[in-house]
Amino acid sequence: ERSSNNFNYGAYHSLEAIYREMDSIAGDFPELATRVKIGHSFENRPMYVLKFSTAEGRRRRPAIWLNAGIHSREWISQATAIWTARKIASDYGKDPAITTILEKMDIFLLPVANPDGYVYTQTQNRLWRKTRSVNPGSPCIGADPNRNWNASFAGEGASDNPCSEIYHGPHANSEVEVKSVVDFIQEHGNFKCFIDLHSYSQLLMYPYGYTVKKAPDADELDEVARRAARALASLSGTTYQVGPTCTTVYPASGSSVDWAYDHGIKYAFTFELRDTGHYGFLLPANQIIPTAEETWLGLKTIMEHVRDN
Ligand code: ING
Ligand code: ZN
Repeated sequence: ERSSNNFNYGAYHSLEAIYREMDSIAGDFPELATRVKIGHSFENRPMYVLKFSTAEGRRRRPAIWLNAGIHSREWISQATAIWTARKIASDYGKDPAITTILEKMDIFLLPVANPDGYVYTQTQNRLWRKTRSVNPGSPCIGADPNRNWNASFAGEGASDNPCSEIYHGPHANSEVEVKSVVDFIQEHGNFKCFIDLHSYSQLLMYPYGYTVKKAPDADELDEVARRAARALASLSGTTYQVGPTCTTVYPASGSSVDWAYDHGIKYAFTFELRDTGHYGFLLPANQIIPTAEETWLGLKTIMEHVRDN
């Protein structure tokens, strides 16, 4: 399926262009995709998700949350997400895997979870990670939106210094971008899977980040993640390490996936996409499509497991 517009998936784009492409996907596949506003950012930009659903009427199916761009400088995340949105829509009805997933479940995809940060990385500071909220009494801006969730909030691997890159914020859900997602997921009430896309390091991780204790479902999650990493590697040999966040990367409290897991969303995974540090956050645009294509195989492996369990 050709896209009806001229969005170049092999390039990085402005927030506006990504939002326009989301609208265009919804327009091209009106029976399948809708763009939903779930809230707004600190600087009052809209937060949009694409909802993919084949359900009739108002039926609320079990659902999958695909999250991207929570850290603004990790541009391969937002780029992979918008590519994935087009892929889901154009492969539905053609690829039996995504077709059967969407016959049972809805997918919600948030390509830019930190819109203010993303605009800031495009206009002021390419390496900005956090939100752009004001910290009263501090000259420093923003909180780390992946330390701000209500999961061992302000514990290990987060900072109480507003100038830190891993500042957890004044309280859990203080960042309106996080709160918007939390409210949406809780209001929905039937999410089974939460996948967060970051970069870089080529890792596929599952809870916990806030403790070295083994998650109750760690054995199953490890097996699924290993299968997903194998599928990903099958395309062009890109290798991912698999394990729990805390021991695979570092201890980190208040993360999205730990929150999801502790709120009953068993299939909680974090991808750290390409590369392993040669380009790091500055991954060249000619790696967007190869990254998105291999990641898609990993995502499908996870979503098929969720479908069948
Ligand atoms: N890495 C993640 C971070 O937020 C992570 C690692 C994943 C922490 C999952 C906690 C849970 O620090 C990057 N690159 O942001
Ligand atoms: Zn990140």
